[in-house]
Amino acid sequence: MAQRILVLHGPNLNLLGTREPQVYGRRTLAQIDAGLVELGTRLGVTIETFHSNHEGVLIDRIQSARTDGTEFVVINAGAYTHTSVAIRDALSGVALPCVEVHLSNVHQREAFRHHSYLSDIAVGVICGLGEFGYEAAVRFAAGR
Ligand code: CA2
Repeated sequence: MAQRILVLHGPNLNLLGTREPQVYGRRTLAQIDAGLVELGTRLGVTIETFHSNHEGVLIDRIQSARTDGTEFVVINAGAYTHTSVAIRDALSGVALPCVEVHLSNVHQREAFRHHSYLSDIAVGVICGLGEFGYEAAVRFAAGR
């Protein structure tokens, strides 16, 4: 079982609950994070959440995960999903299992959202299930 799970949120996800509720839901990132930490307590695992709007900061956090006891990464890299070879390389570099999560169904949206630099190095990909996608990923990681 993964005992320590890192949940990473990429750019603009701090706007959750403030705009575009029809696409991304009504809950704020703080509310989602609090729910995940509570879920972790119920499952007996430690959940750490981390958000940044900055690619390099996300990469630094991923690199730290190699030595800080993290056993599994859940990542919604936001728009960096579709652009960032660097985040892909960081995840490959730390060699931790990860699940890629998207709130929206990226395949129902613009063509530029259909490609992900992360999907083929992830254990699995969840999209279109709203915030439940994070819960599903955490439950998967905790049981793995
Ligand atoms: O569906 C997802 O979770 C995305 O990762 C969200 C990213 C988008 O670039 C990806 O293609 C799919 C965008 C996050 C922006 O979040 C906002 C939340 C509220 C209001 C405005 C933006």
